[in-house]
Amino acid sequence: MHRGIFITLEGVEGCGKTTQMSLLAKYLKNKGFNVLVTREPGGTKIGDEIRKILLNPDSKEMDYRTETLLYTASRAQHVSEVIAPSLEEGKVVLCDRYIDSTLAYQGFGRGLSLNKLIDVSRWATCDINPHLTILLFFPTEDGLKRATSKEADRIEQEDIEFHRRVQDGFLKLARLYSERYQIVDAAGSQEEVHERIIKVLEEFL
Ligand code: T5A
Repeated sequence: MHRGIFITLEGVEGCGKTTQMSLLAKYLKNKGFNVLVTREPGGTKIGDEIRKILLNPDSKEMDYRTETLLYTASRAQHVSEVIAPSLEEGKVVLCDRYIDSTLAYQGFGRGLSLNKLIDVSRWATCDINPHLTILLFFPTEDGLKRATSKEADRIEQEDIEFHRRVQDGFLKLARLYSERYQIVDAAGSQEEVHERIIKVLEEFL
């Protein structure tokens, strides 16, 4: 039994997760919580190496199953080295993307079997699931524009139809896992979005 609180942020490219994660961490720390901020793929030394392979625009020939297993391998390491111990210590773990990204991108985006992805994810994470998942809803095209203002990575380079399937996928997941999902409108200023997230959080805590 873990004592901490596990919160994930999800959404399409450029929806503002990273920005909101740091505002949320600051808010929770001011409230006296012991907060750990992390992200996927990555979050560990091994995971960061895997991340480089996954996002490298030159890895064009990567098979979708290879892609899935690399994201999942990064996650297995992340859970065993960082997430599970932090939850055991009673921390609030804020994670930028988790299993739902695999379901949205590799499941809905790539068209791989959701049931198989759920099985492999459950195995890799020892069934450690978020208590709360905040889905930042932001228009797909606008998010891509924001995200690709820097050089686009391998996934960002996918066509718009792929990213639309991912967006639809997240909305379907929000319905499927409605007990832990909260959808937050990510349009507006950073402060406005932060206020919406705080409202959700206050109700959750
Ligand atoms: N992936 C990931 C999978 O396919 N399967 C998986 O299992 C997992 C875990 C990760 C990629 O891997 C895929 C998904 C991704 O394609 P990444 O670089 O971590 O790659 O990509 P993202 O998580 O999408 O991170 P981004 O940085 O691209 O987007 P964020 O974090 O949503 O957005 P953020 O906060 O960095 O903001 C983007 C820009 O917008 C501005 C920010 O300043 C920044 O410049 N911004 C705003 N501007 C105006 N108003 C606001 N309210 C703003 N909020 C942010």
